Amino acid sequence: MTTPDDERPATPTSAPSSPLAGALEELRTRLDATRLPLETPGAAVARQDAAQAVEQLDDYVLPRLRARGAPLLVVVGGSTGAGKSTLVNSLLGEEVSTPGVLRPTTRSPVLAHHPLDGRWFSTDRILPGLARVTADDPATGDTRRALRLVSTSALPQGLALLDAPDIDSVEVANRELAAQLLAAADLWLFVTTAARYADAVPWDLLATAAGRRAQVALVVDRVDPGAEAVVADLRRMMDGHGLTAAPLFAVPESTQVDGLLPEHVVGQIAAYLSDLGADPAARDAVVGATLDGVVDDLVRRSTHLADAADAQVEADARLRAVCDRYADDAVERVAAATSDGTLLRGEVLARWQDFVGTGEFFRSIEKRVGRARDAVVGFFRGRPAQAPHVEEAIAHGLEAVILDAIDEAAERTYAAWRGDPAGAALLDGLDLSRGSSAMRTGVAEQIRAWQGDVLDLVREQGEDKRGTARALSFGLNGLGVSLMVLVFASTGGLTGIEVGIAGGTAVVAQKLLEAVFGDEAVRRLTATAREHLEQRVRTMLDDEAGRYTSQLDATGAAQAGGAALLAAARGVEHAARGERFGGAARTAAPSSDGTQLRGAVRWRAGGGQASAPGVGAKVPDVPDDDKPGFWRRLFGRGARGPAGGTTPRDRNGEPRDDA
Ligand SMILES: Nc1nc2c(ncn2[C@@H]2O[C@H](COP(=O)(O)OP(=O)(O)O)[C@@H](O)[C@H]2O)c(=O)[nH]1
Ligand SMILES: [Mg+2]
Repeated sequence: MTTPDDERPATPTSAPSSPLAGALEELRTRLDATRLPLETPGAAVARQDAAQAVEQLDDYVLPRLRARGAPLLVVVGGSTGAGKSTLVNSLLGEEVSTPGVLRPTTRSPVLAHHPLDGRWFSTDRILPGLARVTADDPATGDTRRALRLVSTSALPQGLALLDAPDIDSVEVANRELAAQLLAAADLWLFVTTAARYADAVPWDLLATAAGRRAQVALVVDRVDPGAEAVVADLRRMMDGHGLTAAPLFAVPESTQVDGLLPEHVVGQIAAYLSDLGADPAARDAVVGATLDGVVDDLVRRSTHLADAADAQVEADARLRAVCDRYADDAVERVAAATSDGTLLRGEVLARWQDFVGTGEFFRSIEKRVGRARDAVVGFFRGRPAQAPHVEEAIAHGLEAVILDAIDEAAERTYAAWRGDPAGAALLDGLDLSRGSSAMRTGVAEQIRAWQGDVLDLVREQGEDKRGTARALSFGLNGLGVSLMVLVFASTGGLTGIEVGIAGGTAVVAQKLLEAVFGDEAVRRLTATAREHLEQRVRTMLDDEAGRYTSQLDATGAAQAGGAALLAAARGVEHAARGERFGGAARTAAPSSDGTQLRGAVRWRAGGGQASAPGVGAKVPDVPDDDKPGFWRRLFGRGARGPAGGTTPRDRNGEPRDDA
């Protein structure tokens, strides 16, 4: 059955590239670049759809556009055990595809073609992702992702039959391959059985096919006596699923001989396919109709995918906004807690009072205004060990306030992200619900650095002003903590008991500083020291939010956007308006050699017409002598059967075609 493939180049007729082909190439690029990394609702389905769309462009649409004259690929699909392989074998009259008893079948799908058509299938022109296995060149490795090519003269030139894996295979890879192969079909020959035609899986797939206007023919296998009702019901279901134009063939239950169904039960299907094979224009019409439908479907799907890509950008922005909002809140909370006097209580107050002592000294400065600076210098010189304790207490209090704000920002951001599917997926395996451990040491460092800033401010201020050098040589730390204390009361909005304690504390600090620098400089120093603190707090919170936003950065979702994809889809839509395929044949296809599939000749001899698309099915009227008992009972007429006894019979006990 296998003859060497034709030696001619792989794609002998390459159509000049059209605007539509160009637009589809662009669409392919855009679809391929569509990542959809965030788990927005529907993203998983959309990702899969984008991959399938690319696959369909590579497997079918682009190759088909490049070579309209390539043979018509009929993909035989259906559920497990529906009888696909048996049907293919019966149409060819030889076992090219092994019918499965053990499931799932581990054999690669078989593509049968005419010997002169081998070149169309042996290269990666179509279905480039699948390896090829031939009788001469058996594949090594995993043959499940391979096409087994069988060259056979039982097929007319220009028509190829592919026996696809079960659409409901227990193996995911098989199911996916089945869907992929059906998506690459010019014509689906969909096999179901009288017992199982109402199953859901096939109809989901058939509805998809109808949606993209793939050309479909249905075969209902093993139709038992009294089954006219089943056929009519199936026809109604087809009509209800948008398959009004699809022909339906009924294969009556019969006894197999050597694994083949008798000729008369497959004759009508054989005639239908042989007619297609013999008629380049009819073939091209099928190809064109499927191509038009697939292109429209790709535009529709790409438009949805562009929306999905936009949804990614929105989700990215939404999640970032959450980070910003809670970081802002935290900065504000720290600002409030460091300016309303809260910090000037407890430990800080005690150490400050240790430092400045009773009010006596300050009353003395007030009296001797002109020499206040000297008095302050003397004051600081007398208590060198006190200022660092105040500084430490401030650092301690400030650290608690900032860590608290950081933890709360983390907690609120975490909760908000968990409540968003895209955020929740990014947080999987990450515990960001508290401030980072690095930040726990980082905060203390930042506070020490800020205290360093404050001392620098005081030192710089002293250098600007002649005469303060002496004050600074002894009083730098004292002036520094005074400025820190003043910062924590700098809004002046203190009330009630706070004014009594914190306010009083701040007033002392203010007097000390003003005695050295003057009141205007003190106002400026306070504002600057406060700004430095706020900047450091902002940086810490931004760094913490970075733990979240870096997750988004890594996905690249923000750059995705659907605009380019949508533009490409519109480009295809526009180009497709000028290039419709359905209807007239556009490419001269090699004329057929007139080969008839097994049973076709006999079917015609019996007066049967191959069903044209749209024509409803009749259960083939089976010659009396060939009917199993129940068919004889069902049809019981015998008028059309060949004369019994005198007809030459083949080894199956059937009348021979050549008779
Ligand atoms: N009685 C009967 N058995 C069939 C028919 N078609 C297939 N079978 C049997 O059903 C089983 C599954 O058939 P197969 O062709 O492997 O189905 P596939 O899984 O769709 O390829 C095999 O044992 C076949 O012999 C039919 O029309 N009538
Ligand atoms: Mg099979």
